[in-house]
Amino acid sequence: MLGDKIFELLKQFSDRVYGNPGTTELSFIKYLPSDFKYYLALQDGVAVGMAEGYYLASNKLAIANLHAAPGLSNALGFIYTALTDRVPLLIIGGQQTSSYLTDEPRLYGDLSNISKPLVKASFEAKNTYEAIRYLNRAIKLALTPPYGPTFVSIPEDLESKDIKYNIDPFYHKVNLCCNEDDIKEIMEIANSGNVAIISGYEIDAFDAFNEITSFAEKLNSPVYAEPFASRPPFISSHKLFAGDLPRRSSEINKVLDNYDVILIIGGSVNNVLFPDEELLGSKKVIEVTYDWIEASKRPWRTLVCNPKDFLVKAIKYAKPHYGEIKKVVYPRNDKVEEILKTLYPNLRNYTVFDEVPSYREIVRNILGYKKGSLYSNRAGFIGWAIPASFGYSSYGKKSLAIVGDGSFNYSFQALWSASKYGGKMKVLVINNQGYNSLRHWNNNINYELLSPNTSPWKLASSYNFEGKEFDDHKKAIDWLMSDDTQKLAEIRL
Ligand SMILES: Cc1ncc(C[n+]2csc(CCOP(=O)(O)OP(=O)(O)O)c2C)c(N)n1
Repeated sequence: MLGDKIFELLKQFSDRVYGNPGTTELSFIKYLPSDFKYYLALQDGVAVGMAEGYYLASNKLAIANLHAAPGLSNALGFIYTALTDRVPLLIIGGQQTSSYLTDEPRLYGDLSNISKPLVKASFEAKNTYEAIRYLNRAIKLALTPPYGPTFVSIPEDLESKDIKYNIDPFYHKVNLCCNEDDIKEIMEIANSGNVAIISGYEIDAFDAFNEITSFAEKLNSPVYAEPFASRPPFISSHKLFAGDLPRRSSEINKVLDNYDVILIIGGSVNNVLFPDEELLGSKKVIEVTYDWIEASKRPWRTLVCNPKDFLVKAIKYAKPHYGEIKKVVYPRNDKVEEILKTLYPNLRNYTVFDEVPSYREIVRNILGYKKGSLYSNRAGFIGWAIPASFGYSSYGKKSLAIVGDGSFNYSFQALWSASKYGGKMKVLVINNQGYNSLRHWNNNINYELLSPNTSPWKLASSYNFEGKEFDDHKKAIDWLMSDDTQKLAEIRL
C-alpha cells in the first residue's frame, strides 16, 4: 500500500512525525509503523514549531503532518517561521478523497496554493506514483541549501491503494565549496581597510566556531553578532566579541562607524527591525553566506558558498589590523538582569529558547553565546519558543524556554505534549503583565489595551505540567533548576 511505502521512505530520515490529524490524515496514521512515533500537538502550528525544535536538536529532516485546509491554514505562521529559519521540514497534508475534489467538499482547499508563498515547493499528488515521487522531490528540496519547508498534499484515499514501487536508498549531496580565486579577491578587499566582522547563525548551523575564531584572531578584528541572531554566531566570552548589533539601522551604522570594510560571514544584516536609514551605505561590504536568497537582497559584494569552507581557505590571506574595538552598549533593566545573573550559573547544559521580546539583548548580554547554547526565531514570530523547546527536548536534549507572558499565551498547548511524552524541558516566564515591547514605544497608546494580565503557571498546571508563581527570583530559579524534571516558574516583575 502507498501508506507502507511512504513510511519506508520516511524511515530513511527520521523515526517521528509531529502533527495534529483530522479525518483526512487517519489513513496516513493507519500505516504508522510501530517504530515510528506520532507526537500529537494540540494545535496545528504547534506541531510545526515542535518539528523545528527537533531539527535544531538532531540536525535531521523534520517531518510534520497537517490536516487539510483548516490545519494547514492554522499553521501558516509557524511555516513562515520555519522558512525564515531555514529549517529542512517536510510537511505532509491530508487532502479530501481524490475522486471528489471537483465538488470541493468540506475540508477541501487548494493546499498547494495556500502553502506556496511560505514553502520552497508544494505539490499535490493525483495518484500513488505521484505521491511517492513528490515526497522524494520535496525531501530533496527541503535538504538543498538554503534549507526550508516543503509541502506535499496526499488525498486520503490514496494511502490504502496498492503501488509497485522500489524505494531506493536516498542519496542527495550538495557541495557548496568556495572558489580559491574568489576568496583571494575578497580578502584583498578586506585587507584594504579597517575590518569589522558580522557573524551569523550559519556559524552554528555549520559548526564553524573554531574556524571563525582563528580567522578573527588572525585579522585581529572585532566580531559582532548579526541583528536578531537566531543561533550562536560566535563564542561571546572571546575578547574579540564586540556584542549584538542593535535593532535600528541608524544605531548599527553608529556602532560600525569606525570601520571601512564590513565582512558579513554566515548570516545577514537584512533582519534589522527598524530600517530607519540606509544600512552600511558608505562602507565596503562583503557578504559570505550559503543563502543565495538573502544574498540577493543587497547590491553589495556577495559570495555564495559554505561559510566554514570560506573561513578555512581565507585565513591564509588574512592580515592583522590594529584598530580600536568598539563594543555594543546593551539596554538595561536591573530586575531582569538580576534574574538572568541568578539563572546563569544554574543553566548547566540547558539550551535556551529565547522569547522575551523586551529583554532579548539583556538575555544575550548575560547568558552569552557558545555552540548550541541559545535559539530564537528569525521571523519575529512569538509563540515559537515553547513548541520548539519541547521538540528539542523530545530528542533527549535539555531545554529551557525563557518567555514573556504575552508570548506564552500563543502556544502553551505544547506543554500538554511535554507532559504527555516527557523530556527535559523547563519554562521560565518573565511576567510583566502584557506586551511591554509595544507599550514601551508610544505613551499615547492605550496602556490597558496592551496589558492582558494572565497567569501562565495556572495554564501549565492544567496540563499537569508543574507550574508555580514566585515574587522572589532566587527561590524561583532554585526551584526550577534544582533537578531535571519538567517545570514552569513564573516570576512577576
Ligand atoms: C505571532 C505574532 N503576533 C503578534 C506579534 C506582535 N508582538 C510582538 S511582541 C508582542 C508582545 C509580547 O509580549 P511578551 O511576550 O510578554 O513580551 P514583552 O513585550 O512584554 O517583552 C507582540 C504581541 C508577533 N511578533 N508575533
